[in-house]
Amino acid sequence: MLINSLFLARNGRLIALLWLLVAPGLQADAAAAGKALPFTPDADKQIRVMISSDAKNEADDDFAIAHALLTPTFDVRGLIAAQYARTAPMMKRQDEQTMEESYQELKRLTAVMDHSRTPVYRGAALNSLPARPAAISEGARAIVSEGMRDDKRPLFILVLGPATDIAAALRAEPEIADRLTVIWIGGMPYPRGGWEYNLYNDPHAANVLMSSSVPVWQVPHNVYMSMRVSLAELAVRVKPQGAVGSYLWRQMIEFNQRASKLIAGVPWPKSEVWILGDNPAISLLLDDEEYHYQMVNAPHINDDLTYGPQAHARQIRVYNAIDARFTLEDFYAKLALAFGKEN
Ligand SMILES: [Ca+2]
Repeated sequence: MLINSLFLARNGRLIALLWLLVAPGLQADAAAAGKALPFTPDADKQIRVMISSDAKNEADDDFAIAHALLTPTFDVRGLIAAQYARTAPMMKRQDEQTMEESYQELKRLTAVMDHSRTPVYRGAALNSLPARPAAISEGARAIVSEGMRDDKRPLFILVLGPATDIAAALRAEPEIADRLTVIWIGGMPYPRGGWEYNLYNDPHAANVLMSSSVPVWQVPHNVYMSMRVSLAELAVRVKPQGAVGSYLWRQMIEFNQRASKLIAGVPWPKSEVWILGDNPAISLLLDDEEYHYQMVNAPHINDDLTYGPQAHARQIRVYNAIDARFTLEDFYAKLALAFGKEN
């Protein structure tokens, strides 16, 4: 993989293309386009990752996806565009085809990162499970297919939005529950629960996830809200880092300005503060922070989105803190090493 990265760095796209043609079995290199990082993780420590993202709901998902694509320990097997149909009206975006918006954003981001080889799949357009398992979205099908594929490297599904597509995949092929782990950014703190953005977009899917036997690492609202950044910080650490840094910055600023105008009179977004709440899904796979979670009984999601007891509940891992410094600095460093002018 290091050799592959060196080819990319020294000889450009023609050699990279030849390399992909002559070594198809090795093209799962997780190193992103851009300059190679000055270290190579042990091959035995590599893990498989798929990311389900409501990429165009706000402006934070792109930062987490870029972080994943820049992380050499990951082999990112696919990105899945998720819907955010229930929350779109809150942003005065009633007519938006939300899954399609997420899909187009994922395509734009992978193109900007010169990472078009990473497959992007369409998830379900709405937050309802299909009546027939065969009718699941191509994103859910991709999860099933990756889950059932023989590969000794562990598989993690990072759910950065609603649980719509992972739920459909678990329903369609329950066997995958023993073959992967789900990291879900969503839900309110325990024990009470309550209204939370990602949960609200598909409570039924969250119940399918919680009532399955799949291992879940949940990063609830009180934890992901600690991923606070200021616009000034992003201007210094992200914006100068080549076309990728510039793109991440621009889409954040544009969304921040648009949202502030659209929903005037509400204290969100804050004037110059944002939350990169999806990035913990990446950093927890580099260090799972063993003192920052508890095992709790998987809840039943009530109609008002509070947590209730579930018969025969298995336990899930619920985080109570995240190391924001480590998460953000790892992202900034990788971005600068890959795309910065001075490294
Ligand atoms: Ca998200």
